[in-house]
Amino acid sequence: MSSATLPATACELRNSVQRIVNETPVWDLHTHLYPPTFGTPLAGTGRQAADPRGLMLWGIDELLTYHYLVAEVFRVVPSRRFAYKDFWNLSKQEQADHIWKHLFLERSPVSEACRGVLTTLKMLGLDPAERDLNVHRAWFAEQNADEHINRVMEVSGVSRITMTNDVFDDNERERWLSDGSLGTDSRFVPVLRFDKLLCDWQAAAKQLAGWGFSVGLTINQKTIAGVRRFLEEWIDRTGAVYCAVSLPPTYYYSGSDDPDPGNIIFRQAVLPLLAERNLPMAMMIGVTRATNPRLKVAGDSVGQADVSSVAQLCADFPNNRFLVTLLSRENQHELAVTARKFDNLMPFGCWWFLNNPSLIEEITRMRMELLGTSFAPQHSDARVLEQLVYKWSHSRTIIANVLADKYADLATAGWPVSEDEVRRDAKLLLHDNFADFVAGK
Ligand code: RAT
Ligand code: ZN
Repeated sequence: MSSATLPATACELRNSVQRIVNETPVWDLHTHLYPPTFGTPLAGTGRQAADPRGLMLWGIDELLTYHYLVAEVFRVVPSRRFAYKDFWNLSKQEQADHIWKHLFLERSPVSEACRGVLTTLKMLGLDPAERDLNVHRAWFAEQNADEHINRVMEVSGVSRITMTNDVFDDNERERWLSDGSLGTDSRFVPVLRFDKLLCDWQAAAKQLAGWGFSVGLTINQKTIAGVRRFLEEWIDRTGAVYCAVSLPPTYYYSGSDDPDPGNIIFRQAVLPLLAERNLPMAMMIGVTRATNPRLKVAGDSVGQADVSSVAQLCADFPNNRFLVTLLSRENQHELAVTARKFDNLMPFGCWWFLNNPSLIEEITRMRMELLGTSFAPQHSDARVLEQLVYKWSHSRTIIANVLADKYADLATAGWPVSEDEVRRDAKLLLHDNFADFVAGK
């Protein structure tokens, strides 16, 4: 490894930084990906039988029916011409054909989500110019799901994939209950997700009681103890490295006497337990669920969150660590400034509607100017395995560009950087900042 000072010409510097960032392994800190042990609807050539309700999504039909693309296809074939219910009644393959025809063949696939499919095919060694979907289908059907994961991780440079293990999802919950070894694939890191606990205490209480935990609608000491036992059991069962919730833009935390039931549970059960277990809490704030329910999972939207609630939580719970991502572009500056005030706050990722080149660029540059290298610039939020390829390839290009600009500014100021220093910084951004935060370092 060379520790020589990097070349001074702007173009050479940019190329070297890009190469180093591309070579740096990523710990993807938030995805919706699973190993084949959680079942997979597309079995490929492995021993694994097809499981229609399986959670490991992969292959060209899943890539094309990603909910980002479902939303986009209704822009060009509106529901007044092709009813929502008719789309949902199609088979997965027919939905993929519809999206391919209208978003790729009848107009150029310039949106980020469309472009992502093509980058993915290209980087996996397929011909992205191929117009016949069945050619791609045949290639995916030949893959062994388990080996394919290794290949995708290698191509995308992802060394660890963080899952989202939703304890309120019956399909997933039952898999955990019937297979004690689910969390043992070292490529996949478990995370316990429980939106309902904070967002809909009435429904959560009913379910917890049904599962045998002694909780009631009234939040008293017995209920708090019951929620703690529930969380302890699931943290132990999954081996979660952090816990997570996604919250609406209206989420508000006013302080230690906040009367909202979700906030009482959060304050009295969740956060004390996580502090004891030394586990961070991830909060993803700003999603308005089901703005258009007829679009199903594609129908969620965005709103501005209250960042002062995040600051209040960081102040009130200094023994807890908070991983926070906000969905609204307008919230990003305030979040970065708040992170300057609280070392128990780690801003992460450019989430969902922000995961577009122009916004990643803007947000990453702003964060770097305010926070130096002390943040986690990106997560993929991949739902389909191969999305790791494009989401990381596109983001790495931007992160490297921003870094290269900053190194050029440093060189102007008389501080040229060495290759080792660039490597160290890239590792902080793509891996170590998150790993150290999780470890409580
Ligand atoms: O980004 C997404 O795919 C969203 O649908 C959500 O999954 C979101 O990221 C979440 O974790 O709630
Ligand atoms: Zn997500």
